Amino acid sequence: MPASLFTPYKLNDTLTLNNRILMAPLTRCMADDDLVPTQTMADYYARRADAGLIISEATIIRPDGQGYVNTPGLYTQAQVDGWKVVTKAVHDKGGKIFAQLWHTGRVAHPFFFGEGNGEVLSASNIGIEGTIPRNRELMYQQPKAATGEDITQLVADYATAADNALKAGFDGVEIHGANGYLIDQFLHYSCNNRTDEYGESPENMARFAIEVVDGIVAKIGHERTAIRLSPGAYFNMEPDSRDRAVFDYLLKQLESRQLAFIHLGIFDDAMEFDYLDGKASAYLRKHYNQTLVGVGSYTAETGNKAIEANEFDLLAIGRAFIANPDYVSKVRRGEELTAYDDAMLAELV
Ligand code: FNR
Ligand code: 8K6
Repeated sequence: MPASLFTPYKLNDTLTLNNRILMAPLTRCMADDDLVPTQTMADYYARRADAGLIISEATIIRPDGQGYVNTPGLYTQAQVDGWKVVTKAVHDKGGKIFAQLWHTGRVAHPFFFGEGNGEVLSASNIGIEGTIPRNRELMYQQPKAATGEDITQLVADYATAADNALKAGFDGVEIHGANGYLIDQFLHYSCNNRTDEYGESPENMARFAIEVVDGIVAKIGHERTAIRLSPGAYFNMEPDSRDRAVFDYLLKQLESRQLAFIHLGIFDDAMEFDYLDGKASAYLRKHYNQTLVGVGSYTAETGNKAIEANEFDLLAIGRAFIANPDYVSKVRRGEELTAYDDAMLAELV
């Protein structure tokens, strides 16, 4: 039994976690056609309530943020009511749950939100190649560069979604600033060629992320606000060595916000990035001195070692939690885990 993982962790004066294992956010594409969470989803999350903290699957803040089929939202009353069932089920079993707030930016597609109900927005009008997973016939579109007015509205909509999250009973929110989606699109040079106050320099490129953070903190408080970041570009995104300065600046700014935590966004933390001088988790640890969540192809054993070596404070587990609803109790008892397989994505077990 990896001891450190099972010690409680005080995030701040408002939140203490029973253990250091987080369920990573995992998109499952199982909300109903109004993007309302279902009872099946509530049961799925409740089965995992012994995680120190569950981060919900990415949840869109408004219709034009949708890039995949049947991903849940947090902008209608029905969606808030659906999430209430989920959060109550988790709380009834002694768990805690944050909502991950998502706008996919240039990865969105009007197929989901309807032509005429918005445009595909990004930092700049730079598209990505290819087609949407599970909807292979849909080519990604060239996005429109968000105007100043669009940005003001987006910041307001993130804050409203955070407010809705608390109304739905979530313990807090994790802003999805990672994995090549909207916020991340402002943070990397390969997709931000703006020449206004949101482009060209680290201060400007970090501005949108910081405005979203500050808007949410003003609504729900810093102790219930967290952010996920991918300083290393690896998904729907090209790396650029100049990105380093953007994250150096952003992390300094975030320290003064006293957030609940920063969560690395990556699939395999063994990946090394030239411009970060190595692993993304090591880069974050060096440039940010508050609570850090590590993730990315760790086992309980390797994650526990990393916590003991002070590489990060909390461990998020993704795929193994899909395969093992009872992940925490299995690890606690030293029982063998069921291996993850992509075929498991077809069903909420
Ligand atoms: C993910 N991941 C992910 N990340 C995120 O920030 N929001 C999301 O909604 C999702 N959705 C998602 C779905 C599926 C099916 C997978 C496999 C992954 C990434 C996830 O949170 C995590 O970072 C990775 O899975 C790496 O952790 P593991 O699986 O190696 O423990
Ligand atoms: C795999 C189908 C899941 C439905 C959409 C989920 C979208 C979230 C992204 C997770 C998909 C996993 C892809 C792994 C990319 C690894 C990059 C190194």
